[in-house]
Amino acid sequence: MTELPLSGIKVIDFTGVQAGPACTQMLAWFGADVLKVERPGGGDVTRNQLRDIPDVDALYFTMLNSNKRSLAINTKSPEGLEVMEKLIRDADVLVENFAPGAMDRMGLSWDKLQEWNPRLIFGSVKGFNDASPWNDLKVYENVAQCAGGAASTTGFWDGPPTVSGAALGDSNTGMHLLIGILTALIAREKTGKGQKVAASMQDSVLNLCRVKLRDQQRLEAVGHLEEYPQYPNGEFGEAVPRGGNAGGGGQPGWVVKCKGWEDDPNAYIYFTVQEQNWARTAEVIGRPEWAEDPGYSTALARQDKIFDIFAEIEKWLADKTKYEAVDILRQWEVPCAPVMSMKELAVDPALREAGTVVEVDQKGRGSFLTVGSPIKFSAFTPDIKGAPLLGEHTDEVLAGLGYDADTIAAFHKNKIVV
Ligand code: CAO
Repeated sequence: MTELPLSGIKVIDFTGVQAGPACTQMLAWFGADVLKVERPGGGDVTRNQLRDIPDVDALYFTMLNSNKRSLAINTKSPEGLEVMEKLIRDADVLVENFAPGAMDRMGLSWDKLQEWNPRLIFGSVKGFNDASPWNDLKVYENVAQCAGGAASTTGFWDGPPTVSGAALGDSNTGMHLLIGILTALIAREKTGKGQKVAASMQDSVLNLCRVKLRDQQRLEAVGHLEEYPQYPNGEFGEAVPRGGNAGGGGQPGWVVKCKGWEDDPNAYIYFTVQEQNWARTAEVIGRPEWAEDPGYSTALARQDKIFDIFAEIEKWLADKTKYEAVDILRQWEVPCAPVMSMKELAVDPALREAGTVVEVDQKGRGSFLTVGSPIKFSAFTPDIKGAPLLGEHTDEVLAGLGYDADTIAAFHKNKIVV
């Protein structure tokens, strides 16, 4: 087997829920030895949350912890802390996403970690960065989406702030942390020193809302945002409004109905009116005269009638399914895609072939579906395996650290490990 890029990198995965596990799971896919350190008893809370099969680790856990090993140990006991010290002295990376202050309370402050291992890279996720007045808060996904600008800019103008189904606060922050950790690993090759890498959920959400901060400055300079549905007839306030399904760049677009929308909530496509493709767009929707008509031929001329144009497109779509529509529109180079349901994505043959949706065998469960690596490499293909049972590797890890069988038995007896 090809040696994986991160093989030999030892990661202590002191994470839970989604933000931290998403980061360390990807490190594991790319070859790192990722050891998940969990609380005896229940372990990562996601093992138990939203279970679909009684007494079997939930999909929430298995989909975020594949390719890892598990050590279940009470790190608040003196023995547990000693085990952590041994692990940390020998590790390359430690990742955590506990509530603010939890690491310090456990005796695992950044100062202590550096003292034990100056080469250690310490990855940390928190809801807010250190400078924030809210840096003491516990944070979950939607809290971060609200704090980072995603909610105020998502949804329709006559509805409340809306969160996205995409994990902009959780997995997205994990991916930001991953980039930071890999950068720190390269830096360590040059300096020989580790460093702390921190990613906050608010910052990571805001990074993905970059174009909305662009819009805020444009709004303040010009008083309106020409690509938002509020223009030219609606009103703009002081802050970037919710723009419904409007395109975020310079090309107007909208989610438009296709055949069957009355019964199927996902019988829609996204249709983009690309400036440089206007003549062909007009032709394919059956309004070729709009190509030369000065009332339609420029983006500026179309601005005040863009919703009439989308209504016309919906008339053209009325007898076409979303797939038929895309098959026609692709020949006319219209940027578009069907609105895909999770049911459709789960069985999509191309996503299976690409390894983006993979079937994985899991102890105690059988096979389940997960999202494989969205990053494709020419030199290797990540092999997605099952997730560890709670404490599945406890004894082997302790033995590897030099503990003899009697001591390990005593750890079990005293519930330091379970
Ligand atoms: N042995 C003994 N104790 C352990 C342990 C172990 N192996 N692992 C964890 N603990 C302890 C912690 O030390 C902590 O103890 P104290 O509160 O006494 O210091 C306690 O378990 C709970 O830690 P926690 O951080 O998991 O607390 P929580 O469940 O109340 O909060 C969360 C969860 C996610 C809100 C919080 O961790 C948080 O805000 N994290 C930062 C942001 C983040 O990553 N959010 C989640 C994103 S994914 O939705």
